Amino acid sequence: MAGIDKSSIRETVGRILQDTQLVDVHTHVYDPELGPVLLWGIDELVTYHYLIAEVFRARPELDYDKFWAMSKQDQADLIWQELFVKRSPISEACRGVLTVMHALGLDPNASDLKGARSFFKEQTARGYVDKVFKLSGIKKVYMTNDPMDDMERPGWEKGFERDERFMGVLRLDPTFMEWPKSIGKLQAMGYDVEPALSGKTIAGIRKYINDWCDRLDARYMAISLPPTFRYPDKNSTMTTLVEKTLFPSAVERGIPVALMIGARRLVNPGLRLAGDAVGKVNIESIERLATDFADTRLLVTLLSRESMHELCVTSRKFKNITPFGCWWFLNNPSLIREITSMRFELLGLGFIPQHSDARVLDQLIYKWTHSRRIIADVMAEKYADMLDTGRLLTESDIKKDIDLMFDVTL
Ligand code: RAT
Ligand code: ZN
Repeated sequence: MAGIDKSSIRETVGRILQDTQLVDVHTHVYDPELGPVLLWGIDELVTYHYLIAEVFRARPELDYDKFWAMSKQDQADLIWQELFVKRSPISEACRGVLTVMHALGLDPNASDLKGARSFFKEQTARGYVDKVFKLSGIKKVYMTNDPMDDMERPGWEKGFERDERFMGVLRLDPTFMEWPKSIGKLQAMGYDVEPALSGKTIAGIRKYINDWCDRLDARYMAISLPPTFRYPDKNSTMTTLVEKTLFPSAVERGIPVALMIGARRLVNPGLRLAGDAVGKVNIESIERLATDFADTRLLVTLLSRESMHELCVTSRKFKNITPFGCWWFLNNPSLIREITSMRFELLGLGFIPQHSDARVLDQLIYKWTHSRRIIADVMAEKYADMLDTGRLLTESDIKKDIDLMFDVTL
């Protein structure tokens, strides 16, 4: 059997990865039938919260309230001027906008956004979804569905014909966070709950979870947790909700739970969505959950670089843990490279290398263009080390390996 030569390994892996239609396991993009919750277009792209954080660093005298009072278009113009015209746009979030523009044939050197706006006026949501999926090489995305969201819920309640490329995921932190904040909405939706986490409340929440998993055809449930999350913890409302409602429902339905841990919400409230920071996780809590719910698959992503090494080690001990993606502040080339190498070394092919976290449809293009390149580099390096031992590698081996990691069905 003739194997691939070491000198052509990078080109071969890059080509195969480029030609493979991937699955994106965590996004904030939506079936276009859900209407305004699907964000797309140049103004959304340029006002991505990663760039909002950056514009305040470029213009420290800018007042938060004044910025939020501006129209989206004015905010986008300001960000374009500050971060793309007055300075070289070299941050990863800026580079992302340029990658999208380049892929769409828009001018990344433009002095304003008029040309880009005219391009988007010509697009329809459905047609643009097709274009973006094609340009990103994505075949399926998992959404982030929140029944507490007044913009999203009515679409589901009304019902619509699903686009099968968009998979449902029930997101639970907006329901659980600062309990009992959400009980008004739960009661209005017909669930019998009260502030105390009584048997009645637990049953009511379990029913809510089940009804919404049915309605969404949820493939997994997800929750974002702060670094302070501990399990077990009898004194924590959040832990009680996770333990008594989320996990038992996942066990009953036989679906995975995605734990996204490490965001310290609103350390700077003036920045709104852009105001969150990072903290390390308590890895023992993940180990205890993996032990107590041994038959449930835990998809885990963490926000701090240090915690990612602990997660690799913990994943070696618990076959029901699958690490996924390089989340948010880790979704930067230098860190993706490091984390992906470490995962290959400690876990072989047993992880999901990346998710986009796209909040704006167009971001699928850049997040996947950038990540594909790095993942191909790292895989090629690992294959090259393997070839040095005399072990052979064929194109079909590479294809199989890529499918194992990326052709995820949850
Ligand atoms: O990465 C982000 O854009 C964050 O704002 C969040 O969406 C985070 O990924 C989350 O799902 O909570
Ligand atoms: Zn997200």
